[in-house]
Amino acid sequence: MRLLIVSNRLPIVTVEEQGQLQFRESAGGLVSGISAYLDSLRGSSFRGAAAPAGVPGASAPARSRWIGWPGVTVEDPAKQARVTEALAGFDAHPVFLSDRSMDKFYHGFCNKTIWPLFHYFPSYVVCEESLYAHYRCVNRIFCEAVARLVQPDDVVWIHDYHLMLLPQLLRQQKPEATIGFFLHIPFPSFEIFRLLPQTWRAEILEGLLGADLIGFHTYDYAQHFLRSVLRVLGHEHTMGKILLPNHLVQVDTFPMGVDFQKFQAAARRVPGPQDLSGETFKDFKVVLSVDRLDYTKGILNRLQGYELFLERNPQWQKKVVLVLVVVPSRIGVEQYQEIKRQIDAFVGQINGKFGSVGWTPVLYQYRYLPFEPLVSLYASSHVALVTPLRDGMNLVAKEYLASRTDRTGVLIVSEMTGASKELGEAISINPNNVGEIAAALETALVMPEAEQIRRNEIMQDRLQRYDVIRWAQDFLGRLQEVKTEQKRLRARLLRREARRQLLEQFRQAPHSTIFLDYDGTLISFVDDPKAAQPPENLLLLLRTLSQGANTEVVLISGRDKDTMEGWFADLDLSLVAEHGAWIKVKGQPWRLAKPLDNTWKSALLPILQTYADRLPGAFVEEKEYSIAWHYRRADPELASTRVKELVDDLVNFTANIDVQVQQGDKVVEVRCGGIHKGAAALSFLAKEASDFLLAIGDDWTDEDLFRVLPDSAWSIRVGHRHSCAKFNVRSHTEVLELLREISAAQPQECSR
Ligand code: GDG
Repeated sequence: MRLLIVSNRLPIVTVEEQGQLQFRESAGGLVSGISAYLDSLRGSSFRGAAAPAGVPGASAPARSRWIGWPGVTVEDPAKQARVTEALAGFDAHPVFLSDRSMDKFYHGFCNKTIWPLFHYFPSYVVCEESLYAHYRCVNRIFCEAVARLVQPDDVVWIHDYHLMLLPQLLRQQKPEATIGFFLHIPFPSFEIFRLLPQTWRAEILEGLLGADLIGFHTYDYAQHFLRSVLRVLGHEHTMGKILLPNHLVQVDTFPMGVDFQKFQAAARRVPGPQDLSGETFKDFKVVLSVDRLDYTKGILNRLQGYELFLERNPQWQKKVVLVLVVVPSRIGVEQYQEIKRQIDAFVGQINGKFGSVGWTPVLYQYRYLPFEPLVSLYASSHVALVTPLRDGMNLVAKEYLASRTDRTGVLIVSEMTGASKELGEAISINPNNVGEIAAALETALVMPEAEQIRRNEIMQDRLQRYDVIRWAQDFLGRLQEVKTEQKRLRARLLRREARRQLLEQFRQAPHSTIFLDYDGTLISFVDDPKAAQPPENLLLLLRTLSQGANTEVVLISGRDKDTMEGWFADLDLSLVAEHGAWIKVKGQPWRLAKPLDNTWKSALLPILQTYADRLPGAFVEEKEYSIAWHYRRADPELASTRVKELVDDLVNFTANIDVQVQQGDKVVEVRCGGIHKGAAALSFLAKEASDFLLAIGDDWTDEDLFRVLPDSAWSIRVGHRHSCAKFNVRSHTEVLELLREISAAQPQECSR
């Protein structure tokens, strides 16, 4: 097994200096996290071995390859080949993009549309068709690159918001591939996500659903995603599992950790407390702030909170410094330049207002720090002040805790970060309220050491247990479990050999009976049931099939008899309407399956109508011996509440009446007791023995049919669903293909 990591950027940046290609390590949460996992594999602590206890089913990959943009534009093919060759030495593979693509894709759609939207800054969002077109295009370029490299046993792990269309694109090219996706930023609530144009948001969700496993940092993000999938695409889930017609997708939470041991070891190594210019901090309490330059990180709020703290607490002046490290990022994007100007001005303002000889209240560095000085800062700061307005996780908070070898130190963390969900012992603040930041600083700076240690022990234990290596193992282990579950479902698929046997039995059989459901089985679902009229080619297929002298075809549906009559009366087949209330044996008139009472309808109709009025998009379909309450077109969330209420009401109301209340696919049905497709089918089987029996259906009403069939029968359920049927097919088009084959297998002399 080989692990292919796919992310926008490679962990190695290619730089061209005086005509020479140079390769440097790049940084960032994603890169440092995954690199730690890959290092752990190279260090062979897990390579090829079974996963440690508690990590289900994970076996570690033997090799890895990282696919991404190399950090430089290379257009000359010969030079591209040289870069590719050089990067292969780092187990990396470059995806070359033009300057224009990078600008429209990365600086454009990724950072002007998705980034602000997913971080709840809708007013910063730029919605331009041309940016999205480049996003699509770059996702396709990545797809080509991955598709060329991927081998059957490989695991593809795609990262982050730059590549949300890639899972589906890759799935189309490599249907059997193992594909995981992890989103490092928040997935916003549906009300924010829906601000995207309709086609984009549907494509993005479909794009992600091409993966086998989709991971998020927190439970909330996973729930937001599942809700958007329901509202935009209409797919429901059970415990994060979405059963698509031909694919099972699992959505789950994996809070990313840090390389705990690496930070501990480094913190023991680094020199004592030092500021960035080498001077000691010994006279001051140090409050640390480290971030990429980003408007989501709440750097201005932090400065406002610190200013307020100094105003309110003159006794702390000359005794505390705020070390503010801001790492340059996305320099080309306008909002970033503006925020940089504001930070510069604000730092100047605080230092001018409070500073004195020998005391600079804010020590400001606008630069990237090497690892060791960064850890030295973590290790020597009394307080870490982490105040993002929104942050998927925030690794700085965790790295600070991991670097506290003596377990002292106070973490102040924004409740808008994913990290705050796990770090309950830290001081939690709402960054929009500068008063809370100032008050948190007051509390932090006087917190007794014993209390600091008590809190940090709990958090460190957790961070040590679920470190970044465990995070990656957990994700990859879960991915393998999903593949196993898919295999189990796929084992029930009607494959070539079973199909061959089915056709052979059909050919040999002196008499055959075929039960076919209609909606969802012979035709796909539409919003309005009346619009699902059979097309000409379907009628032709049914005609040919039913003309076989030894074949009896029974269309067995929940539809009313007039509709069935109107659509199929010209064909030489038998019809069952209203799930078995009405039966029309071919060549004979319609008859009731048994004497039925329908006086209950008049009492129930007003109830169903009231519920339909309370749920826009729902409507009532009245049949002679049943009533259906459809809600396919209704708001899915409101519908799920209304359906529960309705079913509850109906069950109570009908306790003394001989009717059944059943929930189907976007429908609630009330029908006479003892009427179901199974009973109807038995009436046909009692009439004449069949040597070949086939039943195909797609929903819960067909389960009644599958259940009554003898062991020798062939039963097939459409869609990847758990079922009493022996086999599954993926869609109604596969049903039509099978029926065409059956039709062609009819003995010639039997065809008229
Ligand atoms: C995204 C999500 C999510 C920062 N400055 C320096 C430096 N760093 C390193 C830190 C840390 C990483 O960069 C920053 O990670 P964050 O999590 O804080 O933030 P993002 O870069 O926005 O990351 C975020 C993350 O992905 C992972 O999923 O947590 O929510 O936005 O590792 O140490 N490293 C060095 N010098 C610096 O000056 N050496």
